[in-house]
Amino acid sequence: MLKSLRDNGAGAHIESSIRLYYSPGACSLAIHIVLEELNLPYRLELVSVAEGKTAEPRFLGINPKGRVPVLQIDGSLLTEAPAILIYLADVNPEVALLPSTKLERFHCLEWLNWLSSTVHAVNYGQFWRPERFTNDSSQFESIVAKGKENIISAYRHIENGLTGKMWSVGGDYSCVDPFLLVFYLWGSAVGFNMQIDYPEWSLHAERVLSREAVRRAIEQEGLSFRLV
Ligand SMILES: N[C@@H](CCC(=O)N[C@@H](CS)C(=O)NCC(=O)O)C(=O)O
Repeated sequence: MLKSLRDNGAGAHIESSIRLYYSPGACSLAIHIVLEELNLPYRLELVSVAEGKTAEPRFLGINPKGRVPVLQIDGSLLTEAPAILIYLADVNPEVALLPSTKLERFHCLEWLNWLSSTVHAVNYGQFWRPERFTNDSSQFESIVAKGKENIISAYRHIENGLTGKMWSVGGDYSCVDPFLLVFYLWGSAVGFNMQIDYPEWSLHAERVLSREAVRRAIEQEGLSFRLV
């Protein structure tokens, strides 16, 4: 599905060589936000996780891992949210979505890696997909409960990491911040009281949500989230 085809500034539509395979509100939202921040032409391809489209042969031909996001750039495919975020930030240095010091850049990788591998794959995996952790369905309830506990513990860590800071790494917005927003929105979606339990993270989310690029991506994905 073509959701976004930008104007080339001269009034004529240009064919984009960047394509993002995404699902509304999924971790692909962080990439979508970064594409909006970069102001590059790109196309959106909807692959609904809720409708099971990531498991269909057509999409498995694109990403045999059966996951969004996938970024297609000039015919090459790049998967894994941290790799895509760092790639986009790295090849567009003028937009400054990575900090300037080497150590801070690696702190970005530290955040992205932990969010993707531990919080997403393990903690949310246990919570949303217990069948991926055991073949014994009698264990599902206990895995889901442990997943929730693990998410809460990770969320405390995020709250502490953001305390007293405008942005997650260094003094400026980076590609980590929209990724954190995804986890914030998931927390709200699963019924956590984010404003009460994670006040610093809520302020951070408010700052991220106030960015034009973020609002555009959220609107394009048809998400109705509001911080009140
Ligand atoms: N390690 C991957 C995980 C991607 C992932 O799990 N994406 C979810 C959406 S947030 C997905 O496609 N889920 C489909 C499924 O689990 O079958 C990454 O960081 O990009």
